[in-house]
Amino acid sequence: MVKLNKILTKGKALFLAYDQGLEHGPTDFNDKNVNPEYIIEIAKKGKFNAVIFQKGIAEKYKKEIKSSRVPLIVKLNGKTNLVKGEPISRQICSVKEAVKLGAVAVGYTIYLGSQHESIMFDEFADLQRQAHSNDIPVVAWIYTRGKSIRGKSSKELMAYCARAGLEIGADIIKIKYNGKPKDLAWAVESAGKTKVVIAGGIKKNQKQLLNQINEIIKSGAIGLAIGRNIWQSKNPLETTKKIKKIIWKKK
Ligand code: FBP
Repeated sequence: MVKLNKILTKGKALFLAYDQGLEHGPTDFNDKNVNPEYIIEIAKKGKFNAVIFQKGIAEKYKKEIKSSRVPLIVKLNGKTNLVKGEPISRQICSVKEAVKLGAVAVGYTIYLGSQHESIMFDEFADLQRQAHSNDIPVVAWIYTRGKSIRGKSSKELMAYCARAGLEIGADIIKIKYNGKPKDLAWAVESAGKTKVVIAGGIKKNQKQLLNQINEIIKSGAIGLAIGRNIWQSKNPLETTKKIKKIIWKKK
């Protein structure tokens, strides 16, 4: 089994996600957080387990990432939100390129339920093989999307994402929390030995966010891969500190 020690602390994880510039456009950003150097600073000072970038940022800010010593996860696929219809996100960076950029793990998004899911499964199979043969862990973002999921329960879909992650060979899966601790506990159980981290979602007030993280950790997820709720926060380091207290149960 691939070792996860480079991106986990005592089996738990807090990753800083910053691929929203491609996924959503700069609409998520302000004058501060539009600059990748601001994100690297937060990741460094907040001692995140890893920072997640697309290849372009990993390449252009290689020096800053390296000197921050924050482990790097490179996202291998991506898409914009401009194209409508059944979602597909194709591979735009190879494992080899990611490793050359200093990645200690790679990430890939699969839209479960999309008419195009088989294409993403196929790409994932290849990169998972390559990554594992180089001892590189694979983080799979698994989100249910498309017409086929209409009418299905969020419990069923969340657990399906988790199980699919185990079946396709992801080491860690990143899924969205439906807000129900029992449902998440079932999803975590369904993921077996594959670890589960949760996405942050749109910016919430801090109390709401911390309550939710409490539930998430109690339900068995190992942590978060969170973006907007950190770097859109007025005080990212203070928010990070509070989140870490919950994940690592520090007094
Ligand atoms: P956030 O914590 O900001 O929600 O980031 C998590 C994430 O998975 C990002 O990695 C990604 O860019 C974004 O959410 C995609 O979300 P969606 O597909 O729902 O727009």
